[in-house]
Amino acid sequence: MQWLKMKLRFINLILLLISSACGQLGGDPNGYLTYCPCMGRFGNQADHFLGSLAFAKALNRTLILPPWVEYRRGELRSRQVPFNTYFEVEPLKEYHRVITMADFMWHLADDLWPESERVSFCYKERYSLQQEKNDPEKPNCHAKDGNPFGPFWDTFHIDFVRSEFYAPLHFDVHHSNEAAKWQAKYPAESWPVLAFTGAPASFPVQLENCKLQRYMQWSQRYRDASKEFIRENLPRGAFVGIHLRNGIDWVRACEHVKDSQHLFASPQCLGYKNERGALYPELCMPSKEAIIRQLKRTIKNVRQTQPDNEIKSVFVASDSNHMIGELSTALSRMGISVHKLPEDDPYLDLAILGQSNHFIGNCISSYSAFVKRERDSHGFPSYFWGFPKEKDRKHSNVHEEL
Ligand code: GFB
Repeated sequence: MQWLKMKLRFINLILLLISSACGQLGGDPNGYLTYCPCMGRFGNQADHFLGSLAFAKALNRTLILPPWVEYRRGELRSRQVPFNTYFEVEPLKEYHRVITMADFMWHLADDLWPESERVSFCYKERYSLQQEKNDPEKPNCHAKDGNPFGPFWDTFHIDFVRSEFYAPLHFDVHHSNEAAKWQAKYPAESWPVLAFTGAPASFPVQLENCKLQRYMQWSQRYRDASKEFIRENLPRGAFVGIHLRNGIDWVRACEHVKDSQHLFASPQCLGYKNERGALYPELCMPSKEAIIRQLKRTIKNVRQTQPDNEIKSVFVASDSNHMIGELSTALSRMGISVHKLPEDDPYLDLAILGQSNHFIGNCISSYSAFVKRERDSHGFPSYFWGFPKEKDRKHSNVHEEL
């Protein structure tokens, strides 16, 4: 009898293990959503990620976490870096169901998304750069045409057998009953996976989705590396993190300021409807003098308002010119040292900026916007270069902190 009881317990245990393993990687009957983060570099992809996460939740489909798409100088094909190299997967699950693309492809795709059923979604026909591929009889998304489109799906050996044009549906699930329309047109039973040629989200990120940033938490590796850099390289005490976006691509991008209402992430300071003003060039490319002036003013402000937590150093993140010499000279009389990473690392720069006591970023840059959102989620203060406008600042009592 005792022997039989033990045997039954053992069988129960096995059944429990099997069912929990299936539960973890079992198929989601509500379906999945996958997309290529095919537009822009990290800041753009992060904006798109938040929108895609909100979209997947509204459609009640599991979001397949795409790898980050990176471009290295001199390489013709993008590199795909697993999502969880930079960010934890678990905290995202507090908001909605997610699975890494590797887990989905290696464990579930054979059953749920067989090769013969892989359909790519785009709004309407996308033309191929190779003219011979464009057949008027057979419109196509050409989802793998060009870089990073091809390399992205190739990472998981994905080919598409067909295209689906979803116009006039769109992704704004906050201001209409769009989610219900998607569900009605593409039910999970017949469409287990919706695979989008580009992110099902807008750029810049919709206001309603900014708060989802709190679910994006740095991986242990980046948490440790940023803490270690701060501990080993910065003097004890508070520090200001600054983002200087000044490479040649940025100089060119800033030329569009004069004929735009908005540029890239500018709604983060000007408001989505320009409630806080129109675009002006200093917001995009502040002069060296203006940067030094604003930095000194910020440091003095903190000295007056928070005498117990004086600023002792500045950490500079930049895609090009860190201005270490100029800033060190300008701040030496205030006893402030100026620092940067020994080697270029856009992700470590971001993680450190997120932890600074004060942050001054570039309002137009989506790279700065990532930092601003992360800091907002922790209640840390952020400011922008040239904002508010110098002459407005003199004539109003607008507080610089946003
Ligand atoms: O992230 P991102 O879309 O931001 O692209 P913007 C800028 C890229 O430049 C980052 C590098 O992903 C980094 O690779 N970068 C920028 C930096 N700032 C830093 C920094 O402080 N440190 C390091 N290490 N790297 C816009 C795009 O970039 O630029 C537009 O949104 C367009 O699509 C335009 O390409 C020219 O929003 O700043």
